[in-house]
Amino acid sequence: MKNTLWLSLLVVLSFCAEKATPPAPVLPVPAPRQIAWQELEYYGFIHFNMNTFSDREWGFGDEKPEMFNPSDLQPRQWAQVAAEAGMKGLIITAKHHDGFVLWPSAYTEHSIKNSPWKEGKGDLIKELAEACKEYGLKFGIYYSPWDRNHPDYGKPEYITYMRNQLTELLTNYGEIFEVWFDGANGGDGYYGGANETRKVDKLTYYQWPEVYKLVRELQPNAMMFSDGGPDVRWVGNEHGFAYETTWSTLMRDSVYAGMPEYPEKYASGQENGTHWVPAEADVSIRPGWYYHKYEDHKVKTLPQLLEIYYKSIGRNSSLLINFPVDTRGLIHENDVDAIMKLAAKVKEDFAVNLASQAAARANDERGKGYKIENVLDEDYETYWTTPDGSEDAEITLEFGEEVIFNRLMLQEYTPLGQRVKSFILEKEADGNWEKIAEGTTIGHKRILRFPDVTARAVRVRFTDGKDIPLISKVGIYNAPKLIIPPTYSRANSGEITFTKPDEGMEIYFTLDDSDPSAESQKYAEPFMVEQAATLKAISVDPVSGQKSEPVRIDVDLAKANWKVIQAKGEKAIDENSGSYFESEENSLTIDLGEETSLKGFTYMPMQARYPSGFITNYVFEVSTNGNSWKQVASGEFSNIVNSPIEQIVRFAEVKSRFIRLKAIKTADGNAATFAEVGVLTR
Ligand code: FUL
Repeated sequence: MKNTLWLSLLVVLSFCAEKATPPAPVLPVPAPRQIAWQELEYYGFIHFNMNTFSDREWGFGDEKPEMFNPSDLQPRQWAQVAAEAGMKGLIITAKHHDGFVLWPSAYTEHSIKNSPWKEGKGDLIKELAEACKEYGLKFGIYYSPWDRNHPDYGKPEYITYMRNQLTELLTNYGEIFEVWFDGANGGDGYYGGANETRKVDKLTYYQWPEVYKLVRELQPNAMMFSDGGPDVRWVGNEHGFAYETTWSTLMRDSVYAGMPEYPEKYASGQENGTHWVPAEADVSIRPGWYYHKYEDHKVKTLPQLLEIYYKSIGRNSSLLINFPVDTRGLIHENDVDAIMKLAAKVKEDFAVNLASQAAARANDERGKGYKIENVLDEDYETYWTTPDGSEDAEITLEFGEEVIFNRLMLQEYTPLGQRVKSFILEKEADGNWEKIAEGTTIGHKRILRFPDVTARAVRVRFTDGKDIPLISKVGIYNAPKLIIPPTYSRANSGEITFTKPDEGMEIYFTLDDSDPSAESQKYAEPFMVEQAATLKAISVDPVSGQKSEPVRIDVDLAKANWKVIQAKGEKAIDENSGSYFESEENSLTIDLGEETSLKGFTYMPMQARYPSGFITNYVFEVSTNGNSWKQVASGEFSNIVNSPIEQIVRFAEVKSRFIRLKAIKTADGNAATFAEVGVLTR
């Protein structure tokens, strides 16, 4: 026995002697649960609760449990969609601000146990936990500390209630990977019938240190999210964007959930942060967090989602994309379509790592165990670094032939701290090195995007850092261009501007209704189209020759010489659907500047997040002198509330200089609003 012990000790010693000494950590460093979590990178949010049925974003707390009544609730569909989209977990709104809970909690009647769903016998948290298990996903809980239903909210009793509920959630549903504490809290609410405003001291009221202790006891591996951690922090906006410079370290003791100055001062982390609290970027796939039928046409497009991907995961943040599950209890078809497009594109962008086919060299190596080859293997645990105190750190990749690429991916080995403060990517050109791109922080993952580059060799120089860099992975990719049509805008002068979907793409268009090709007119700069016309445009990747489907754009008279008779009415003719005019007179009167032959009109309802004054019943009138008016059309925009898209109305041709769109009725009884009004002359 003794001999065997000695022998193993010898083996260990001789092994250690060969391996170079590991670098000392740069503090603070992540806890093991944080290291495991950062590998997930990408997971989904489910906002599904009472608000789904009250069609609200924030419920008041007085909603009736009977309202929670999905027709086809299928948590397995959510899990399947998430898994197929490449997500690693799902977090559900177990309790939102309105206080309604999705499990049969013993501590409240404001729960699904009093809803018609499964006759009150259901447990949605349990069903989703099981579905996640089935699809290999991790399972997380969103719990709103603010509770607009509970009579005791604001008093010490409520803290006991909160702890009791957390105990249920963290005991009865298996392993929880993340507990999400929302920072929004304190304000007016139902509060058991009191109907009043209750403000709490966000720093002290919830007794956070005690809550954290409880979560740690019940789920030692769970990450706790709130504005300032303790384990993972809010990225500071709801667009899904982290920052060019994003530190995983935070001055955590200066931060508390819901502090007003958080987004500006703390969200990007601090170089001298005292604790490891990495960023998580949360964003909804639609404008709202909860489902609203009127947002069915506002699901984020592939370019928007891709931008989010690169600005979150590509900037040292995890990405939490929200699905507002609909009133059936399903992720809506439009959302499924959008997320699958993102998944396919990300897969395509990172399909081939050109670096793994290259010969890698470093200017210096620490010694055994820290070889440059480590940056090319799939193992995050192995990394390359230099001897201590080394001033220069450079990695060169030689491809052996000319290759084309447009992405650089770097990963630091963060278990020993985040270090890099700046780096430069260069390419070899005739024996010289030319800068391609540069970045600041790296952290868990950093991706740089740049126009196509052709080179035989590239070099990454780590130009500044807290200490020697520890680089776990380097990737060079040639992401195929986004082959989708260009987007366009038209100024009210009639000027058309096209925007290409990706760097390096070209745009071709026609003005005669014919299908465009790479032989059509090439778009170089904005141009004028003042009369009615049909434009068709395509995007072309000049390298591969691939072209998109054509986009068809029907435009009509430019509005440069138009005048709205009412003050501030110009917002309705500025060709910007994001702005709007609200009319106390419930009408909009426009002087077209000259007599015009009209065959119809268009009305774009207000496009804001919380719109009002949608016209549901209208009258359209014309006048040659601005005094006597003739009605040429009237009717109903029947589905405008659920689908607030541009409404098009045609009528028999009429000559006129003045037009007036009158609201006979608006959907909510508020003053009529007009995002944009136009005419049809064809
Ligand atoms: C916010 C909440 O107020 C929203 O309703 C949503 O839940 C979002 C994820 O967090 O603070």
